[in-house]
Amino acid sequence: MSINIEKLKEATADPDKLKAMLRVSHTAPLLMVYVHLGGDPIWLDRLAPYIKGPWPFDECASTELKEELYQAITDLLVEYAKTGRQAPGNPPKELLPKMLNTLTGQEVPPEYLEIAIEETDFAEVSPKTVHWRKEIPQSRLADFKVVMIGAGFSGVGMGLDLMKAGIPFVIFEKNDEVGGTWYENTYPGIAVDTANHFYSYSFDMNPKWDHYYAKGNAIQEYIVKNCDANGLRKHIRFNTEVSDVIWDEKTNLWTVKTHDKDGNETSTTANVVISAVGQLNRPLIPDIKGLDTFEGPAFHSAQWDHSVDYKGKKVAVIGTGASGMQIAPTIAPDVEKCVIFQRSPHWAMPNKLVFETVSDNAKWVLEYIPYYNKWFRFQLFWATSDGFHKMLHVDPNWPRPQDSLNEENQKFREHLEQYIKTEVKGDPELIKKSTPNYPPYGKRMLRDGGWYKMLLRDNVELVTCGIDHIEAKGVVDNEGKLHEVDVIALATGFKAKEFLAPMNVVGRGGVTIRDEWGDEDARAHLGITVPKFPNLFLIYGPNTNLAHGGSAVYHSECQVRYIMQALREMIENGYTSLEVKEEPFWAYQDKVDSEHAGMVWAHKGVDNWYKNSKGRVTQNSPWRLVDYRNLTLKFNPAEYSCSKDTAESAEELESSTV
Ligand code: N01
Repeated sequence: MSINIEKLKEATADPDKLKAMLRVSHTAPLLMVYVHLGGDPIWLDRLAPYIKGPWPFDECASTELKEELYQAITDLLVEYAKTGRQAPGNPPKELLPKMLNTLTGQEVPPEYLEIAIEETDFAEVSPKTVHWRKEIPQSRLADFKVVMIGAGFSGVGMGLDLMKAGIPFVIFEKNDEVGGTWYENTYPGIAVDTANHFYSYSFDMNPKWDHYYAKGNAIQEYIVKNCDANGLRKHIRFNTEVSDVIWDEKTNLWTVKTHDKDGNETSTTANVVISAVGQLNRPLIPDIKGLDTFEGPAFHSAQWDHSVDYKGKKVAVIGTGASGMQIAPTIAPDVEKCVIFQRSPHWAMPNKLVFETVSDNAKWVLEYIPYYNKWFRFQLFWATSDGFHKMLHVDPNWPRPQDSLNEENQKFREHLEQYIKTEVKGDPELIKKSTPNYPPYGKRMLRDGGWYKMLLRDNVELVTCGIDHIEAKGVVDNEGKLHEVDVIALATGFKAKEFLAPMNVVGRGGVTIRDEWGDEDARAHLGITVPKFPNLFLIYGPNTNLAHGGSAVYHSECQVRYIMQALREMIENGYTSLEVKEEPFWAYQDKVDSEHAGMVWAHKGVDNWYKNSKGRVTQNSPWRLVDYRNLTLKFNPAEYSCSKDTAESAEELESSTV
């Protein structure tokens, strides 16, 4: 990383002001900056005993010790500014393991060293970018056309990489703006529940987030900014929905049919189709008797009707998943009454950062102190992801499988139970209603953004006996009580299992994707490619949803890198068709299924949107982030059948260098 000396001069002009700024920083990443820039590594030993865990609030060093660090780093930065000295790029190899352990307050295994370097990109070499291995004739590039479907968070990321590589493409987007789920979901309280200094593109570590868990509109603005700042918009056809994607075996081309809002149809041919439609783009409207007879406004959380003023009204919130858990606490202070219909409680964990804004000074530190935002990113990566993974595995000898999966999971359950008790001030009825009867992580682990405290409000009622029907004036519960309401918010989730629906996707031999998958058994190699569907790639496909933590953006960047390598393989070798072979595909399915068999989401007694009616987990990834990153790191041509116009064999491909 080249230090911006002018910026550093500005930052160090008044050392006292600089020190004051450092006081609002998080100690662990700041310590890393100091050591990284050449400060005495003895500081790792001095501070390590006070960094008890991976979250910024897990640190308890004394004020005196921290003041000493602030002085040391101030002196170092002043020296950098004066001498114009350049930063070293990556931290010294021999120090990195110790630095990571100290940063996170935990043992970071060696298998994460590469991720740490890649995710932080200290050396500013864009390590996730896929480069050409040989010169590509312009005519070959110009003849190669990619159609992408969807311009959400991952679609924009993919589009930017296609642009960088100079591959011609068009993105069809059904909405009139980019952002996907972040554009569509505008319900009150919408925010990300993954710390967003990590839930963001690795190539755009935004130092200006207002919150540690950004609000929906901030994320939407961030996606729009990345689209516009890079000139992606001109590649996007908005208000254009894809209806059919049909493979032509004679030409090895896809025909992609679209229609716009006025019903105008178009047909485009492409060598490759990349779907970035995601898993959560079609609202699930519950099949509740009488819903259509309700005389007030009723709408889904992903289609929030902002023309309806809910303030001072009686509002029913149906559903208590990630969306419902954000909506109800946000509207409760403003409504006359909030009646929450909970079919089953979710586990929700506390996190102090959920309520914190990033002060201007803290933003300044993120922007001006070299490397600080990068170390902070890895700190959050570690805090929010693979550390939880082993807790999700079933111990076959565990005596309380209905409550928990293993000792660690049980301990976590007890911690959450205690938290619920404290938050609802020991109210026995609320404790009973709010405590799930399945192990932690059986459904998505939520962040408590004031849910439990909200339940204590006089104007909030939690109904858990179920819904019998809805009528003109309100919702009638299973005990026959009519809850009169003016507005109904349906926070009832998405039709996630029917991947790629409602598109008609027809592959080799006229096989449709529904022939292959049915309505609820989608499968793809690494979540990305499907036999019989050559030159089709999926982002956020089957078994790639993250439910133990981590960031969907991280996963999508793994998929983008893999797809870019596949395209490189095609273009460099002049392949017109590339299709995953049955054997690696099924071997991967077996691995995924056998991994899931011993994990929480397939566990008996756990009901969630991750598994199908046969109990097969189709949505979630069973892997740790490091596993999925390693699985997708290198596109393996041997797993694919390829052909040129002259139908050259796959063997030729296997001999190509990767
Ligand atoms: O949907 P959900 P969501 N009668 O499916 C209930 C992402 N997300 O929109 O649990 C009564 O989780 C259902 O009950 P039950 C994230 O990946 C992220 O909240 O099935 N209730 C459940 O309570 C998340 O996992 C963020 O018993 C009915 C709720 O509706 C995914 O989106 C924010 C019902 C649905 O919960 C989906 O979350 C929001 C019925 N007929 C979403 N049908 C952030 O990052 C369903 N339910 C912040």
